[in-house]
Amino acid sequence: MTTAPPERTPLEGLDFHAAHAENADLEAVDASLVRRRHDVFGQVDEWGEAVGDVDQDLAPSDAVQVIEGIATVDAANLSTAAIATGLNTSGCLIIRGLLDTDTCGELKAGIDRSLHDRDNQERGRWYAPFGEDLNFGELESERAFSQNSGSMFAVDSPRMFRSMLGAYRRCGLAGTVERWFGGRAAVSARKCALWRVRPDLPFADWHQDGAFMGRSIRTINSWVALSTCGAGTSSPGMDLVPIPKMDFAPTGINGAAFEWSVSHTDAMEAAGEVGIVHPTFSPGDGVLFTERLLHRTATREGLSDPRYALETWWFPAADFPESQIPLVF
Ligand SMILES: O=C(O)CCC(=O)C(=O)O
Ligand SMILES: [Fe+2]
Repeated sequence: MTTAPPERTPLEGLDFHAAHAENADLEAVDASLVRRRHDVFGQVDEWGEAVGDVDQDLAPSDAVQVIEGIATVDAANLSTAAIATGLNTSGCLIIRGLLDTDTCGELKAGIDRSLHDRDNQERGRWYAPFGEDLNFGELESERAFSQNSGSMFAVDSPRMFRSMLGAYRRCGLAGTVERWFGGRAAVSARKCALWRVRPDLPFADWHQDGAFMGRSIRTINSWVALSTCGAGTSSPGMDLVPIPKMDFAPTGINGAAFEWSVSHTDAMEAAGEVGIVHPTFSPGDGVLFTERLLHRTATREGLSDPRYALETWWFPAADFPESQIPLVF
């Protein structure tokens, strides 16, 4: 007599599918996994208690040091206490060496392949627009905006999305973020981006991502450079205003380019004596920040190399702003 296999919960099914995608390395499995990460979000009735971020309770981490004006930690010492210390000191935390050189090389080549297939409309595992049948109106207009600013939705490349989440799991970032939230994480389809910023991009405005995602949200962004960039290099990095728990700066006025962006005058005013920081990033260095950090792509004249990076906005699954289009980690 045979017994039926035990039924899996939607989450167990997802984890099984994710492990299978890793082993099978098949186009169809990658594509269906992206969709499943979204569908499963809606199938779970109860994500558990939405516990608060743990930052209030944590003792400062000695491993975090202020280096060149900004809280910094080595990847080996990344912890929830380090995140709390970084956010309370600089409104962000620079992590040196989060991804290793081989992983950065693979992800960088994956971005080239994904953008190539997107630009040539060659559909497959590297380019398959997410949710075309789901009527996410906002994704359509944002796709065009992303293309102009040198990026692409990570969910539009099933193969890259798998590589990227796999890299975050292996380096320990995903586990630390889930401990920080106190539960399972989900990421946003609208706010996971593969970046290849042109060196001659003329201009990018200051912004706080909460200005368009929502101001009362619990989130953390992991931005990871995959190529050398920033101050003293030939490639655009990220400029940051390293102020803890900053208020929202005025948007859409004093020469700001968009209704959600902040003018340079207002950014300098917000930075005050602390000043704007222009970090230099090596491949694999990252920065963690929240919806309140004021930042911009560091464009300037005379740069000659494109800059590769990953941007990923994480949320507690128990407390996900649905407008951001969830995918379970
Ligand atoms: O990569 C960039 O230049 C911009 C990224 C950004 O704005 C973000 O990660 O929130
Ligand atoms: Fe941003």
